[in-house]
Amino acid sequence: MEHFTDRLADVDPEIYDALEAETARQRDGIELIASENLVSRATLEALGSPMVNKTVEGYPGGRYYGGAEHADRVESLAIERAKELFGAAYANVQPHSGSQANLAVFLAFLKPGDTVLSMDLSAGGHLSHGAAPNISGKWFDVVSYSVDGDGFLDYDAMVAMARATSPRLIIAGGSAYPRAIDFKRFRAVADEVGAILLVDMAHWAGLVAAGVHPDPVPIADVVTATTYKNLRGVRGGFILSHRTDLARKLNSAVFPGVQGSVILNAVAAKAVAFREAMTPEFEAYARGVLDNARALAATLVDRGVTVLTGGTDTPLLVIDLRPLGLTGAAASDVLESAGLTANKNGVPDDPESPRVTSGLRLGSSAGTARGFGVDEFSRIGEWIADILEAMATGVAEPVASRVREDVEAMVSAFPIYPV
Ligand code: DSN
Repeated sequence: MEHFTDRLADVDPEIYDALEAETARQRDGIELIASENLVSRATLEALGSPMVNKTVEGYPGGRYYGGAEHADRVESLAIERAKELFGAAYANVQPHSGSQANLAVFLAFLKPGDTVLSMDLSAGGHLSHGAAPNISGKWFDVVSYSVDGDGFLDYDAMVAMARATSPRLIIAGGSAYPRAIDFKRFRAVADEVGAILLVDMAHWAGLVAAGVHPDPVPIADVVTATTYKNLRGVRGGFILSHRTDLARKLNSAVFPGVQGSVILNAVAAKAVAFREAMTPEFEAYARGVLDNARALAATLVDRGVTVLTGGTDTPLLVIDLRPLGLTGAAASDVLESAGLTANKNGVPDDPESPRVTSGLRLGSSAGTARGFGVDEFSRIGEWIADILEAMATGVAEPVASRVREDVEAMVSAFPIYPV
């Protein structure tokens, strides 16, 4: 065996086959999971470089290991690009994920037992914002705000809850809330009760970068995000702030607080994502993501499907399946058999368990990356409505088979990575 020259297909055919099969799955189906996307060839190259071999700890110019010259260049470029892209005074590009970024923010500002106010998981919040099984839920006293009967964030209740509990940290943002959030209302109550305001913009960071979504960076004390959703980049997290006075606290919370050595090939790929997101092409992409999510929601609503809040201001939307008598688990299985990958998702007051759920979350980021426009997303909406209607009346399989053929015809016109 030649360590430096043998190819994966020869060294490990089982893993090679699984990777090839996954590429084919992405190519031959339509990806509607809101937290997924299709990265550029350049991103794949950055991830697969020998930078993966390099160990560093600390930050550029202050490493604990030698030979860091090029690592420093990569991380400095990523930091400067993140700051430029989002107009931030501070950026940390080391968090391995959005959850790690949030954990670092908690370490920077909280002590065990402190009160955190965040969106309830069933209303669209995120596990790392205080869900019971997460470290955030175990270590902090978490109080939640939710949505009103139409699915919109209940700002009055959120403000009342903040006044009643005086949280140390307030979190705005989530992973299944489809509407733009009024950051100024959060800022006002955070100031009133003396809380730090964290905005987790993971699900609309690409839209913020492109200027097609309200910008939380000048308003929040800290913003966390991921690069792999509609930023269309590598899997990983980052932290921003307009406040330079928080830099030392946040940096030491990431390292040595919650992480060790830097995943430098991922940081290189984050730098690529930030650069790509500065282009006119990306701005058009982000506008397309929003237009497409809205077209998908509108088609479903026209077909009588219940979409939470009746639409979206973001790349994601959530279907409430209760009026159809269906579960998220069953619906996502049948959609997958038709070549449409989506995830089951809880809805407010969901009677089903998290493994079953009564909702379905859909997103437009990956489909838009392969070139789909409003016409394609409207057709996808029709297919989803066809399948859900068929499931509700008990004859789903023939409809799913027909849709599978339509999906194959659509994706063949929008190829992804060359074979
Ligand atoms: N936060 C999870 C999601 O929204 O799907 C993973 O990115």
